[in-house]
Amino acid sequence: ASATPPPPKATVSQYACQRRTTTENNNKTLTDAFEVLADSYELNEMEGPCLAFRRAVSVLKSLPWAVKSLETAQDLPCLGEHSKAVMKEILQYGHSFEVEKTLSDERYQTLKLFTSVFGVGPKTADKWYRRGLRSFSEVLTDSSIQLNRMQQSGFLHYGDISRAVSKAEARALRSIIDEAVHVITPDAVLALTGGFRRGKEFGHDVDFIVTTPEPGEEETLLPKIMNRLTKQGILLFSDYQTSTFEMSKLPCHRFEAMDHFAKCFLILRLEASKVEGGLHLAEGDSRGWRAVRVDLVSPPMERYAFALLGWTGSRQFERDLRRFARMERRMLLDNHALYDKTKKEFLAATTEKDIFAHLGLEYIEPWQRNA
Ligand code: DCP
Ligand code: MG
Repeated sequence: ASATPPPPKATVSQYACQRRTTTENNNKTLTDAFEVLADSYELNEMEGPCLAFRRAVSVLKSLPWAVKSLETAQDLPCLGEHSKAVMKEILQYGHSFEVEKTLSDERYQTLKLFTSVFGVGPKTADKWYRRGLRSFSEVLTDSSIQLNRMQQSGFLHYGDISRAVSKAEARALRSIIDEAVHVITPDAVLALTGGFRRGKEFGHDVDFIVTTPEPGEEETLLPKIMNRLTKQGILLFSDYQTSTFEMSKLPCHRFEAMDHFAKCFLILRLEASKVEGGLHLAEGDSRGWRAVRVDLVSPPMERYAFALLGWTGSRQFERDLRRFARMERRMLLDNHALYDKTKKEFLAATTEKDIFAHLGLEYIEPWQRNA
């Protein structure tokens, strides 16, 4: 942790998009504890308290110094009574009673375990829990449970895909996708997004945006890529969703978690020989390949900047960009577009910088968006 003391009266914005947050976290003990409580509230569908803790986590991650007393945290935004009480316990005793209790709670442990499977969300996990199931073997041997295709693959490749993907593995996958997409369309554009674009060393998957300058051609890009990966024998699972994007249906006032671009959720077989320094496997595992989760999204080129900004994350950074646009600028931002409610018009952008400029925000580099 950094020894730099907080500058006097340093003002920290309540919006993550007005803070610069690198991957260096000087308050990991506190943010790990808050994340347990946020996850627990999320699993219990208590959105308010969940969001409050996620915001508190995000503020603490942005600090270039370690919080050592409640006094130094006094002027920070997004820290409510509850998070301050937990913070006080941790600063005083090194741990929080509430966090310990949550971690040892059977329902919390089981829902965390079940939702760690690809294709299993909080609703399914809760259904299984209420049926009395507590372990994978109980789920897999229960005859009344019908796993969908995604969940079947999730269990089949559980060991591999619950293991973090390394930067070297992400680079190897980039080469594979890059080769595939350029055989299909020489002028295709491929960009790494998600956590790896933010400079993270490890991720739970690898996210890419692919598109082409020829309007409409992006719609056929993903099936063609998947076809090629199948022929190479490395496509272990795919869930393809066609585009439902229509500019005429924008702006969308209702918040939607997912955008309307064509996308696919994949599990790929990655050979050790393709990865510089070798695969990121468990100690003693000497297999020549591993399974990895890869997401591809394919917006029309004209929507590229919005898709790139939306898929680079972090989730909290995205939430606050949208909230800032709405609350401070009377604008609507999503992965498709930026709409000015005052002028009643869409604002065009070809780069992320254009979008920040429209919002009147200082540009934040991808590696500073780890909010
Ligand atoms: N995203 C989005 N809409 C979704 C899912 C994700 O806009 N339905 C955005 C926000 C995320 C980014 O895409 O930051 C990538 O999603 P991931 O879940 O892969 O998150 P990260 O890449 O940030 O983290 P990880 O390292 O766990 O993959
Ligand atoms: Mg990711």
